Amino acid sequence: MKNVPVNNYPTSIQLDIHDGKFEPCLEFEQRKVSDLAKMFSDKAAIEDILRRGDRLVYEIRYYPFFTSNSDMALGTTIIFPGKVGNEYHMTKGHFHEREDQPEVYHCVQGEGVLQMMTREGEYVSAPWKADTITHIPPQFAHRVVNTGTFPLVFVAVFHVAAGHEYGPIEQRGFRYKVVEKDGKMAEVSNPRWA
Ligand code: M6P
Ligand code: ZN
Repeated sequence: MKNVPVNNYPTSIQLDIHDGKFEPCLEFEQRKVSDLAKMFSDKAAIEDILRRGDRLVYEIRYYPFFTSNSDMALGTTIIFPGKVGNEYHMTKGHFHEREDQPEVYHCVQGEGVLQMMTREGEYVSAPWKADTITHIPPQFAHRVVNTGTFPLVFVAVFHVAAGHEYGPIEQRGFRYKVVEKDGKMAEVSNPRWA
């Protein structure tokens, strides 16, 4: 994160739980279907969306609380409802580069699933609704899926030094995919893990 001021005093920010916004926002990122082309499995559905002009899947706002000797950060994410093929909108998902770095995710609005998985493929999923709070141990990759019809907003608390590692998820995804099946949410085996 660039140009983050060091502040050794307590800091409070006011979050809008409906859209994950707060002021001042020090870093802002948008991720579109094109950014998740390696994550969603229905390649024909991706091409179709891109032909029609891409689509926003989620936005992330960061507030790094940098002091002289600590790097705690807050991230708020809003995942808009929708599907690519039959797969629900989701975050890319990542491991932490550092193996001693956990994270806490707090769903403040919406419904969905938090998928977690170790490098060996041990899989845990947590059903999510407003005010579900999950501790993600260091060795678990994590991805949030919005299975509802409204935006899903969550707050993440982590150390910036944890780092993001996307490669293994880009290559194989999680062991299960979260899809709509017969009008309902279902977790189905991911063929890339067969
Ligand atoms: C949370 C935090 C961020 C992360 C974001 C989106 O806000 O975990 O560090 O970047 O979610 O997740 P991803 O990076 O997997 O797209
Ligand atoms: Zn993380």
